[in-house]
Amino acid sequence: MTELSSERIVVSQDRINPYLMAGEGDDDTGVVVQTRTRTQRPPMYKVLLLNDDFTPMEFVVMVLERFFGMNHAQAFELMLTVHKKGLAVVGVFTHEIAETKVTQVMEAARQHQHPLQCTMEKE
Ligand code: TYC
Repeated sequence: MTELSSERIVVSQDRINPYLMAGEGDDDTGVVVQTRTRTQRPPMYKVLLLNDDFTPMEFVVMVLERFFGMNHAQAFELMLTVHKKGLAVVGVFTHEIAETKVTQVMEAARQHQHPLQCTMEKE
């Protein structure tokens, strides 16, 4: 992920040598610096499944099993939630993965001539 912030941390400085006269320093002029890189979390996207009156329930269950890794009981429950509420979040992913899921669902629906709709939105 993009490294958007970093900071310099002084880890150690040369110790002053008490046996040296004024103006006499060691030749080692450096300061040890360490860079800490803070890795940002990527923006996340909700994948939404929308209800319609025509797509068979079994097809929606199959989609949730195949593309979202759900077992049959989980898929059936979430399908019923979409059926009753009109839509539901079926997963949260990075942009590229969310886009792939939406494409897979829409392509499966198209192949079977079902009007099932799947979309994504930023979390
Ligand atoms: N409402 C559909 C039916 O009664 C089932 C369905 C559920 C369709 C979820 C789409 O995303 C959906 N056959």
